[in-house]
Amino acid sequence: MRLVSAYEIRDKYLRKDMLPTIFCPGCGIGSVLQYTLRAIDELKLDPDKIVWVSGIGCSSRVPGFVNFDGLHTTHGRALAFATGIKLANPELKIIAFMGDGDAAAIGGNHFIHAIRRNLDVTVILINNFTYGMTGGQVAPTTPKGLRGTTAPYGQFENPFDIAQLAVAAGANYVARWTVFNYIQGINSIKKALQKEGFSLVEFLSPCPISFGRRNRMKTAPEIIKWYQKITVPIEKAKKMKPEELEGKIIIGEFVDRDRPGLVREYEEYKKRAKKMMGWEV
Ligand SMILES: Cc1ncc(C[n+]2csc(CCOP(=O)(O)OP(=O)(O)O)c2C)c(N)n1
Ligand code: SF4
Repeated sequence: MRLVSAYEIRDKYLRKDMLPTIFCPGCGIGSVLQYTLRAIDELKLDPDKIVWVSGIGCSSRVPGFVNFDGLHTTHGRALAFATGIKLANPELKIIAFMGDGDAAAIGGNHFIHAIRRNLDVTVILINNFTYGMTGGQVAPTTPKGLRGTTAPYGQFENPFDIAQLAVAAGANYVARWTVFNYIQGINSIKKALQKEGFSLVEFLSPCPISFGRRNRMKTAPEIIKWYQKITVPIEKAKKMKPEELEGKIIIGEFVDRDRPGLVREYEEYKKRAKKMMGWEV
């Protein structure tokens, strides 16, 4: 297969009038955006049948840069808007581009309930362990001991493991990679985009500006080295003891299953209701 260049991806899918992006040097969001566009391109999906939805944050700026229909909504509410779009027009494929704060803090309730309902949506989640846009407050994902503007002496609370949260809440597909696992990342996005129900691909993504600088990792390469220390591939993790996994982040594919999605369940429900009411024609 011919390798499509980054320039071709840019020219085909980005809104030139919106460039350059707002992303700082070394930020991982642009890479994840490229992986998502590559996945769409390789699957030959029709851009007119895809809607990008987001809340607020650096990651949430993404729908504004792509030449697709989209909604840039309020902080934490991307999945509430996604629910409305999908139920109004089930033919559309929904991509929600979210930050870890957007999904797991202010939007945490929407996140777990969209998963519980198995809303038909693909969430691409940028986990940079911080609130990037507002300058580096701690998020529910900030690892214990690391610093943010709201934890100058180090975070003392336990972080959420977003991928495991999604597995427990019932998602059909969940994978987590670092932004440097680009082949695995693109393959996971391709799988996620073809899934009925809720799919999540989480990326550990460098934010050198709001997160790295406060944690002695001023550049993306320093953050990569840290990722190499803290991540463990899932197959290796299965052979490790819980105490060996303390403070580590597992990467890989966590679940791949085919429970019926919300749209299918809702259609069945409407049929049942009509039959019970004697409205069947
Ligand atoms: C209701 C509401 N509360 C707070 C904010 C301020 N705010 C904007 S972005 C943001 C956090 C963004 O963090 P995250 O979702 O992790 O995205 P990132 O910027 O790191 O990509 C906050 C708290 C807001 N815009 N709206
Ligand atoms: S503040 Fe962080 S997350 Fe936001 S654009 Fe800059 S590097 Fe990226």
